[in-house]
Amino acid sequence: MVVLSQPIIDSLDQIKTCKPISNIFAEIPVVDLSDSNARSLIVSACKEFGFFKVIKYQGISMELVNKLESEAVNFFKLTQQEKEKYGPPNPFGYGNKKIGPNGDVGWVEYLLFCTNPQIISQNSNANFPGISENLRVLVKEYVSAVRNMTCEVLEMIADELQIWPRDALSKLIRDEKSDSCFRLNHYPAPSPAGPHNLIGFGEHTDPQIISVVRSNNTSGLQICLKDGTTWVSVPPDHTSFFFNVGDSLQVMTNGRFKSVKHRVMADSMKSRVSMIYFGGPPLNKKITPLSSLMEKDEESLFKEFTWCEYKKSAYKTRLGDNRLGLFEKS
Ligand code: GA4
Repeated sequence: MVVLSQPIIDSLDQIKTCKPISNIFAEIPVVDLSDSNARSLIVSACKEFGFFKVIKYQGISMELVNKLESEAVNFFKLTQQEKEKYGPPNPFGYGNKKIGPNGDVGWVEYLLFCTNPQIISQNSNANFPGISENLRVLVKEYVSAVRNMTCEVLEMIADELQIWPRDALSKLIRDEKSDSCFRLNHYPAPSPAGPHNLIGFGEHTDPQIISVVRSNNTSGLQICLKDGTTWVSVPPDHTSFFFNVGDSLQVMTNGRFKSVKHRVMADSMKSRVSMIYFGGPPLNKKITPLSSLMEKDEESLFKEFTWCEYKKSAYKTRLGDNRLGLFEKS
């Protein structure tokens, strides 16, 4: 497997460091979707951690994953000047160190893609004019395969929680207007003489319904447990897919599931390359608890909002802010 070794990001100003942690997430819930207990495993993992790992998934070929990873590596190997042609991100495009519009930084460079053709047509960066056709095609193919897996998982969640109809969640990301996105991240290996324990991507929860992370065999991903203070590091597994519950699914399950706080540390001997699919609903979709899930007299814990309103509000926040807090009923 090709990995990058040269740090491309030069300036270290402002990038925070963080004490290394020794806790390995040994109890990580591991799910084989074809097992009979998969549904209940997924639901308990979403309640306890907002996080689980899917193994042995047959619907996404490792050949496709590897091809996409090596195209991503090829892109990140381009000169800084070449890469800057695809930035700055608004929010789609190439970004280097800067994350979001409000001053967050990390030891990371990335490509953020929109997966909605309608939005792409209104946002010139989202289309990446001039980018390698190979990369464009592979992203499309991968996104379609990972979306199928995500829909399968969302339908298993619906079955287990007795949500009706069973596509109440999956149809939101299947919708042609689904506001989903896709991210390729590169965390270069910091130079041995330079600072250690750099934060690649600071702690945050994902605003969408659910996200799916796949990375090369380099560590770095950490999640925060329910107590809100204990961080554990997730052992890398390049053949598996890591699912994160997002804020929208927390709301749609009226708090039964919790969105998982996570971050990425970049300080390892190897560079880390990850690909993340963020499954989001259409912009006009009201994000409210699913009625079939609510007990008699149960009230929503959240004020009503649309995905568009939540996204707008999210882009006014810093990465580590409690975005959902703004919509909690007091
Ligand atoms: C976190 C999840 C996704 O990576 C992302 C991020 C987005 C961005 O990088 O543009 C945000 C961040 C993410 C949440 C708060 C805002 C928006 C950066 C930021 C500071 C693409 C997303 O949808 O929300």
